[in-house]
Amino acid sequence: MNRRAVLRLGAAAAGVGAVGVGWPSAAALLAPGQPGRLLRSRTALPEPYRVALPVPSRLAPVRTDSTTDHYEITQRVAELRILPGLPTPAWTYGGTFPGPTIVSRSGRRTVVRHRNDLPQPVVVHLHGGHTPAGSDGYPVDLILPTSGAMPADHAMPGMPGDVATGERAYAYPMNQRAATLWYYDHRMGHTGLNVWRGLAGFHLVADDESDALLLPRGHRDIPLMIVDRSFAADGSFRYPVTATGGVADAYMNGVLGDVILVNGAPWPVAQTDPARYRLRLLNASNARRYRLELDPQPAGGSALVQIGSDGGLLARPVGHDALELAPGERFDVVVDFSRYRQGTKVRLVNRLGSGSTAEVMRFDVTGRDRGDDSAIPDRLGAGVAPLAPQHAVATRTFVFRQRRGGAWAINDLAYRPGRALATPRLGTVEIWRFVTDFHHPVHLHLDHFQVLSRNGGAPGPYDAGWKDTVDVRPSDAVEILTRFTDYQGAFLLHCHNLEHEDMAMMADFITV
Ligand SMILES: [Cu+2]
Repeated sequence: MNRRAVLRLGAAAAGVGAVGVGWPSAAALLAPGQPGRLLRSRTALPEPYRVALPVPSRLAPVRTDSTTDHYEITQRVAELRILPGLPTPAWTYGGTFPGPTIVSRSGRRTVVRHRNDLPQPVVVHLHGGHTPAGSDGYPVDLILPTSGAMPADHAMPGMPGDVATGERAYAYPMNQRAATLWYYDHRMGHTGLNVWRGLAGFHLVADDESDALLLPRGHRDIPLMIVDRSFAADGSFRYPVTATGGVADAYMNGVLGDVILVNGAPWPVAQTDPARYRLRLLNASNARRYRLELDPQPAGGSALVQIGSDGGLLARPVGHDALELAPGERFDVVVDFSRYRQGTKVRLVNRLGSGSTAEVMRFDVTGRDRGDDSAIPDRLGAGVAPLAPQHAVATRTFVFRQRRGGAWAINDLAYRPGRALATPRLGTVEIWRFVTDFHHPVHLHLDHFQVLSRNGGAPGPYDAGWKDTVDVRPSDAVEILTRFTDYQGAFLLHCHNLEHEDMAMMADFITV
């Protein structure tokens, strides 16, 4: 341990605490609506609004042919610079956090070859991808490290999985609409820890329909990955892990950090022109929920004009003063900074946080380029026609709750690979009902869905469009409609609170 770390530890032990001088009192860091328990950093928190917003680099294909773009990513340990003066060793896709952004073209096949130079097995899931089962990142379909070491806890009889050594090529047909997808680690029982360590990145899909609209583009189209993290005194990520890689019991409701990172930087600042920007918001946090607002709000309100959700463009734009994001959800919004006076500093704040977690990032309207040929058309996406509940061939209920004895479960069953809780027929529409005891953001693989009802009434203000993750709050009952399409096999339904997912709140469904 170096002298600096020792000094920081000393300060913490003396009760000076881990709160930087720039922060207001953080006496009550927890607000209602937060699933989980705060894990405090053991290093001084960085000052907010001191670093520029990074934008993840775009990955170039290693090869393209008439049908397919081929990419390669090596997963490896890298030292990140997140805190001033302290390195943060991380598990990364290609050396950065977030990993590089892949941009696919709808209708062109994308193949991503992942090589695992990490010390542990990994699994890659493309969240929101309409992907055949063999490339969907089933949680026991491991990529073992290049060294070939098999994890001891995987040697359970009856669940071998499709195990590869060193590398695996994931093939994505990309027969789907333009949308903001993301990729991350989905290894059984280790997802929370592996994502916390840095295994997450954007994967965007573009198509002709959305390109034809004059939405903000180029450097005014920015993906924003929002996460919370905590840091140990030596600058490494802090996570309450057990010897087997799972989360410690005390944090089974969810791990909450006290530092907010946007694209891997703590409370960054973006310099903007007085013009429209497209912001692709992703909550990639393990457990934390956000209620995002701009502060100050522009005169007239509706600062956040939502144009898309998890599964791509909405039929029509929807104006919001605030947006609530559960883990896994994406909201595609347009913000018009020309509504602010030159020089205004506009904070993106989190009304479900307090102290350090109430701040997210800042936009400084300092640019002079008023040129803006973008627009927000009244009609955005085709293909958002509502699915009809009378066409549903089945209604199934999934109860997300804690089992007697502690584990998170679906219909009182802890996850077991190969045991399907539903066998929907391809080409048919079903109604799935999610009932909960707690905050459970429910994520469905394979196909997007539409929210049909919330507690017997209309869908909520954040439920519009094609979704793949829905924010289900304590005692909520949410009904969704989905059509199962194209690919036979075993897919997953799970809670996207990653600590709940790791503690077995996950189920297979098998399309037939
Ligand atoms: Cu949950």
